[in-house]
Amino acid sequence: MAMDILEAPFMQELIRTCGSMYRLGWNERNGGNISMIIDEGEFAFLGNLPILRNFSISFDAKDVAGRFLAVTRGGSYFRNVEIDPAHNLGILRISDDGKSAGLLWGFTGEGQPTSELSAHIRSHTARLRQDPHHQVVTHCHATNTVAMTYIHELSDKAFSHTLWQMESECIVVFPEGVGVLPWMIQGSDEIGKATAAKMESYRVCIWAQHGVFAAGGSLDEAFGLLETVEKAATIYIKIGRGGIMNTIRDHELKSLAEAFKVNYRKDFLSL
Ligand code: 2HA
Ligand code: ZN
Repeated sequence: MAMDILEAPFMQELIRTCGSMYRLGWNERNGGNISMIIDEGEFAFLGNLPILRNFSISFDAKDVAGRFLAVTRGGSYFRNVEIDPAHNLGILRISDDGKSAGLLWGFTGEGQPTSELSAHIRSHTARLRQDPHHQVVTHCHATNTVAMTYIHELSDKAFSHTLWQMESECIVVFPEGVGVLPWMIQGSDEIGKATAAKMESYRVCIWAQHGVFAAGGSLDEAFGLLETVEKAATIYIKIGRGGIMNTIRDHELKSLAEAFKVNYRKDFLSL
């Protein structure tokens, strides 16, 4: 039986998440985008909806062929998602050959999917290889995380290690660390490929001087990762470089990870 898409729990949660991200100051103007794989079993009625328009995909999306994706509109403002979700969000079905996406709902008035569709679809592909329950990719311009990329070494190891030291939950929440990319031009397939390469081993990929991507099995999980990374980066920015008198030392990070039984990146510590 068809249901009102706006009433669907996944849509309600997506709308709420966009509002929360806007209010945290992470999605100014048209900054940021979200895409979410919709459970085909639960919302199979989507397959009966007519395709309103088709978008060609310039990269290979065959690993997500046939899947339904809720995505933010290119150029949309997160601030406006709660006010007019059908304008600012869309539901796509990736074609069986992975070369196009059919619009089933939303993007009213000629809208297109997010400009970062390559990074999203390629990241979904990478994360699904690691985690069959993977569902969500989010991108935002979390202020302190971006600030940190100006004053911190950008290797995955050094960046992850500092974030882990900034508060005790970090190694528990992201024991695999975070991936960091140097500055690149946004919206390109090149940055999409580089992001997906990081997503093979991490659920968080930081874009230096730009923002952060996070992936998870639910909106809560992806959003929670963003919050934790941004909290750690905020502490780093607040304490200032060189002013550190106390920190979480490597043998303590090891005990912490062992106490919470997380499989952390041991080569990120110097023991
Ligand atoms: O949607 O954030 O990275 C605008 C962006 C591009
Ligand atoms: Zn961005």
